Amino acid sequence: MNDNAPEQPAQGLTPGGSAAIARSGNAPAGVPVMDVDPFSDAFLTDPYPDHERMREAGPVFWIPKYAIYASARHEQVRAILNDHATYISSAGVGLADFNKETPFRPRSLILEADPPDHTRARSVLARILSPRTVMQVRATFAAEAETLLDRLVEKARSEGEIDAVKDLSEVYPLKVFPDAVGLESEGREMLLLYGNMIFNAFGPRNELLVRAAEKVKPLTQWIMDHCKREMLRPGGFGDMIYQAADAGEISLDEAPLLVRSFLSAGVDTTVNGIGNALLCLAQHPEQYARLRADPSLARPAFEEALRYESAVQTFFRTTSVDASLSGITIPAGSKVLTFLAAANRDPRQWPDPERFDIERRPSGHMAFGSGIHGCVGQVVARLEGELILAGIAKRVKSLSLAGKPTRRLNNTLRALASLPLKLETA
Ligand code: OVV
Repeated sequence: MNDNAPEQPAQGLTPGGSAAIARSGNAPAGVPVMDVDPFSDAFLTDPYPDHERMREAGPVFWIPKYAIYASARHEQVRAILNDHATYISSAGVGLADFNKETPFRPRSLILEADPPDHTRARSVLARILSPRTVMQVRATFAAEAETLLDRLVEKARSEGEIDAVKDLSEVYPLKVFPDAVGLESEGREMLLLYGNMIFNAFGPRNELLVRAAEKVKPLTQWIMDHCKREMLRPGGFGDMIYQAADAGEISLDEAPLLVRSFLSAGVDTTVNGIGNALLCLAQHPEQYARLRADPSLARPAFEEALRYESAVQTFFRTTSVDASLSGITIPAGSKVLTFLAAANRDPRQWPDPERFDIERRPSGHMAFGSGIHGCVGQVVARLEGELILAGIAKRVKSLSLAGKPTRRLNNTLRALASLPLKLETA
């Protein structure tokens, strides 16, 4: 150690630390105040009653606990996400303000970036995850779904029930997506732990984050090791990023960070998208009956489940200038929390929003975000959701809860720990 070295800013997971507390307390004049903690266990366990209170408070409101602005209505959430010049991402899309505190990991080149930097990264990932590439992986993804679901039906027959999380929603995305990226099979459960950590890290430094971050060093090390070119199967999505570097579209040292984005955003999201969809169907047997009668409803059913139980509940933006939203001034440098999941049940946007209706076709939902940062992997996510729901509809006459589902609370994700299901098979 060099004793003369200047003190480094504390590295680590510090969002919502002393800076947030120091900022808090003074509500801006004329802005409705909501005394909620959207990252508390109670809120995360059942966010929907609070979502309604927040939507009714006004188009924009203030949360004193974190000294942030927020919106829970569809119109404003959509407006914020579609004005990327005013509401920037490069200061972080969690509570932590990267202009004031050091990010806990080198920032994502796509998620935590603004144009023009964002544009280069986005175009590389968008090409790799384009509808055309996804058509090429469809047969493989379909075959894996069939194999897994055949095994699962057998298990349900012999054991009477399955855990749709441990046996299905965690298994399938952890197989097909990292396979497509070109990652080795060994150690993949690290991806779930890593996902849990980074999605917690968009929130404050509460118990959830502290516990998830206990293994931050080994997890980060494992992830970065597996982002290297020699660790990735030639021709996979990961290798395609290095090919883009060969072609000069991005630099060679940007490539591993873009692979990291696949490994960060591509697993825990679809795990919970699928898990939540299965829960919705188990809780709405009449809707499952419609899917069973017409498995081509798998795609719209998955979409409606994304609206109704959005896997990604929230993201932040930061104002780059004094902004005006629905008559309220948001000063430059403010953190703004968008409640995607609340926008997805806004009665101003959706007729009968509390009804789970697989034939709704909820285009314009915010579960994938919106605008230039809208989920770049959404075609892959939809493919996975469709194949699992269609495969179940073909095999299972009815499904019902075999016990109480349990939640895995996360600052950003609506996540399940277990989902005991009884499957009535043909
Ligand atoms: C959408 C998302 C979530 C988490 C991580 C990333 C992206 C990333 O780019 O690292």
